[in-house]
Amino acid sequence: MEHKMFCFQCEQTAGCRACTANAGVCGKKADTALLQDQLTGALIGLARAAAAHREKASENTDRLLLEGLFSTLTNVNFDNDSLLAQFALVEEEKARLGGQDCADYDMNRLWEADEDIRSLKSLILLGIRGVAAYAYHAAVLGYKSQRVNEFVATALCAVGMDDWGMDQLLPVVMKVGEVNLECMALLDQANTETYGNPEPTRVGMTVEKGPFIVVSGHDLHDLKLLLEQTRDKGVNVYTHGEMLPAHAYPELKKYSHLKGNFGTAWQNQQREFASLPAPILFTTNCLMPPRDTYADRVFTTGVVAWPGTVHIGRDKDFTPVIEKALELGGFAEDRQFTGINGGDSVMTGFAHNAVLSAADKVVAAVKSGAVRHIFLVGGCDGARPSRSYFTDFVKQTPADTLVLTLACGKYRFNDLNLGTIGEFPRIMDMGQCNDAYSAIKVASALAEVFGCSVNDLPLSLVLSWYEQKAVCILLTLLHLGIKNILLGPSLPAFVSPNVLKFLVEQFGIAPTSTPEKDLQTLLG
Ligand code: SF4
Ligand code: SF3
Repeated sequence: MEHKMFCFQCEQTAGCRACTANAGVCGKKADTALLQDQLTGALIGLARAAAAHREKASENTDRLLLEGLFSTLTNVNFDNDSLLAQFALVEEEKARLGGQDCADYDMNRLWEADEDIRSLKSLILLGIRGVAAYAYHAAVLGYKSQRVNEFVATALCAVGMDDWGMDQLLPVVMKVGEVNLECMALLDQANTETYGNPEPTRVGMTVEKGPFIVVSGHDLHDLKLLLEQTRDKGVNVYTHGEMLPAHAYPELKKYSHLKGNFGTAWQNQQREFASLPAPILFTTNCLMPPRDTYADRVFTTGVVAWPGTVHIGRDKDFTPVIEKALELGGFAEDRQFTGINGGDSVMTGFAHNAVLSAADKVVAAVKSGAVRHIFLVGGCDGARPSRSYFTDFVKQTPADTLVLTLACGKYRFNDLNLGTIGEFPRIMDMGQCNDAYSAIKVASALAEVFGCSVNDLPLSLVLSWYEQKAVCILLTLLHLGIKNILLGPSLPAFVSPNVLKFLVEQFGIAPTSTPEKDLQTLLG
């Protein structure tokens, strides 16, 4: 195969096949893609060394595996120096384990493998990239799982097995879903024990006059530290993208200078940040190549990096971000922004505790027919115009149906006012992508009350995908035996025709078609 780079891990991959030229659609350059492959190959070498010398593996081994995998997720790390530094640390750790004889893996062997093997190994690799992101977030709050960490290493070794066939790889694919469920449960425990259970909360979109900072990504720990460091400094803080659900956690919403949410989903950032008189801190994905109009105001931390932008290191001293906010001064007057449908506020905080504490009312509403059907319309947002499907779908849901949502795909419709059913707003945001765990808990609880399987509930899943966390969540839903999921806006390029056939036959996965047709089928 002739190519400068090979990457097909996200939904916007070139031609729905693979990014193979000088740069990917996301802006990742070929040399960066090759370094990410080199790092991944080294992680497989480290995982082999950890398996061979288990007694010497340590927390440092786990941390390097998780951070390395997280760094290669879409829209996280575009910085060659940072990737090279990680590669050196991985090699050092492998030597410490005594694993000099454990070879790194040449990722070209994967990209050039038989398409079904490549497909299954990609599901494993991309799935554990997502798992690693969630395990990383739990770990920064002090919550770690030996089982999750050991599986990540085992799965990396599986990716490096050149003589494994479908029979050996398929169980590992399904295991990714099982372990991700455990990992999301761990992160849920970490978040709720640290910050309290999310409470339904209305979040404004007005940016008040004066200095402010916009915080993007998924890392609640970074947000908490920033809120502490900006306390009494005359600097307000606004969430962006996947940070929106932070407003619902008691231990975060208590900060009066956590004012509201700015902007919509990640793919609109280059337009929305262009004339922002404030710094933007990226704690995780999704970072797009910063335009010159605002590049000097972008800061990164954790595993996120962009060449030339200021990176806040492990000491988490956000002074440069705060100084930038004070220097820029913010808006001279309060400024009202809106969502993509013109709404001026959004609701969040309908995580499992909030919904299940009113479970009797949900059950009564379903039994009485006040709620005819529940849709889970969630997942990632992205740039493809066909994603307007999700806005149209939600707009067309009948008035006696509820829409649960999560992750950044909600920005397609979360500012709509679709009214209420009893005490419930018709659109309920359960949180970030990892809060798919909340949706699973609610669905399982309802199935128990109704004495049926989740598949027999009046519940349909209409999911949008973009990056690799969506892969591990989808595998978790399959592990739970959930059937007939609609997936859009396009099917993953790394799913080969044979693997797709398996997914369709076993799980009834289908691509989204039109909102009218899909609604008719789901309600029929
Ligand atoms: Fe292409 Fe997506 Fe890979 Fe970027 S992450 S290079 S857009 S497939
Ligand atoms: Fe979004 Fe990037 Fe997937 Fe956490 S921030 S869901 S795309």
